[in-house]
Amino acid sequence: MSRFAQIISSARYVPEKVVTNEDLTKLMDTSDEWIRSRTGIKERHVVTDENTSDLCVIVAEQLLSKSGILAEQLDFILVATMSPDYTSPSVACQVQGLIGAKNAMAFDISAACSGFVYGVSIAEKFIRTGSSYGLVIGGETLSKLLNWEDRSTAVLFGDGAAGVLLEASETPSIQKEKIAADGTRNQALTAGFHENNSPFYGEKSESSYCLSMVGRDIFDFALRDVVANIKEVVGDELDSIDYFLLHQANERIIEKISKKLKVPREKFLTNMDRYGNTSAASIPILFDEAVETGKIQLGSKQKVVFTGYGGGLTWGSILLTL
Ligand code: B82
Repeated sequence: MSRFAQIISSARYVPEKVVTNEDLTKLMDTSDEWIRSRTGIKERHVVTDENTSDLCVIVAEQLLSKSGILAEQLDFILVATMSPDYTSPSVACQVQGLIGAKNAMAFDISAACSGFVYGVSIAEKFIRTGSSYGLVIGGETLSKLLNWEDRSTAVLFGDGAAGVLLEASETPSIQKEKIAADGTRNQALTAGFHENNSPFYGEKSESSYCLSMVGRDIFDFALRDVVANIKEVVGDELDSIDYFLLHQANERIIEKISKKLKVPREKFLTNMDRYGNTSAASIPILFDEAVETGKIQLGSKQKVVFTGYGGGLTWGSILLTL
């Protein structure tokens, strides 16, 4: 029997509290006009009493109930996150325990905003080598990693989680993929530095716990390396793709990538206006909304591309026939 990974359900969950750009003007010197014109963001969801694992458990339970698969049938749970509750246990193990997926291996993927794409790629290999069912969830509470006094970064991010349930199928769904990293540029986007407070440790580091980014550098990275990556994966098939689902970092990135690829802007789905940048959760939130509105239909043979890019630096694209 051939074993190809097929997405059979999708789900999302964002915390209830909505923080508008106007709300942020009460915390820092910024304006709705400034944020909107540079980023396309109008509002984002922010946790008040939940952690990343809480969001991911809700997504996992929805994935199971929508697909009719039992928790015990899962062979793996992968959570892509850069804002886990703990360094250990992983969010994936917390989810595994709380939903009762006693037969599933579980681990987190640390690939920043590319984490969901890395996760789907890894899941495909597990399914090819014998797994029958697994979850790939992107979940973040980036609000805990932000410097709320830094108006250049605090306005950009939001909290949320979403994911997919994959099953082994006879028909190939993933047509092509190329996942990449360049660790020489690891300082371009950093978050969550862990200080060493051991009595034996002398030198204190300059690195910060809060998220920091060199905007211009990563913007150029998105326009150069990410465009080349999409071209490599999609090749001559650019015109036959129904939808491109790119990581939702900034409206201008999407516009420029669409121009560079000469693909109509309407083929690039966006929702950063309502969620901000939710890092590893951004692609699956976008995917689940498109499934809910009927734009994307599972099992329809539509062609979609997932493209992640973020800290690491990491990036990658997957071309799927749904
Ligand atoms: S920015 O540097 O301030 N800028 C581009 C010159 C304004 C349009 C900026 C802003 Br504001 C928000 C996001 C980015 C950006 O380039 N983001 C990313 C690029 C690559 C990988 C990940 C990200 C990300 O933000 O997640 C730039």
